[in-house]
Amino acid sequence: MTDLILALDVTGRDDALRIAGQCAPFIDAVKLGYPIILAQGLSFAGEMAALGLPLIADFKVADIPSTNRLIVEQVFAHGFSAVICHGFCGSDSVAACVDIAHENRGECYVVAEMSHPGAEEFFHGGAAEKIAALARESGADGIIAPATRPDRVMLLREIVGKKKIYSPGIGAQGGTFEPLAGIVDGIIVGRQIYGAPDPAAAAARFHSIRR
Ligand code: NUP
Repeated sequence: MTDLILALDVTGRDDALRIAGQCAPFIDAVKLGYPIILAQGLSFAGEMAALGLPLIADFKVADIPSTNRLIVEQVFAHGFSAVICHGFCGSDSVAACVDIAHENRGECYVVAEMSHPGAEEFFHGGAAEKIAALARESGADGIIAPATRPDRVMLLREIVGKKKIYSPGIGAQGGTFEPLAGIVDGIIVGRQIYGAPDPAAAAARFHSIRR
């Protein structure tokens, strides 16, 4: 069974609530990132909470430990159940995010390798592998790994063992689910769902992966 996580990267309040409401029966979580939160404020998470779905804060937190702590405290004070942080700032910065997430009975995911083409410039050559190992050692709940490069996801799976892997890059970025079946715990899908004429139907098309 694979979770379907909706990346809700629209900026309008009404659009966001409508799309999330329509898709709710067909998805397992909603990921809110900078586009919607900068447009609508962090308290928008409270409005989304009415859907009863887990909310993931994709803030790719990447600062010194004390600032990371302050950021992640805000995330969990506003009803999120998980946060995404970057790993390249080092183990102390990641530990700060993991600690605050767990103090709040939430989860923390570390970006091991990003999905866009430019990610290869810095994440390849050993960095992604190191970050995945750091995520495992830090007690993070899982990693983010690119659906656009299934071979890399498989390699990172070897490093993180049973930790969760959530994978963005399906649809608009060119990735497909099939090569990831049985390897990832969840896929993160944005434009293919919220940009579709019928977002609920687009989400429902993934029903077979969620069984
Ligand atoms: O490596 C990453 N790639 C990625 O696309 C890490 C991410 N967090 N994302 C996010 O996943 C991205 O910011 C967007 O919210 C979502 C993918 O959206 P889409 O390409 O399916 O529209």
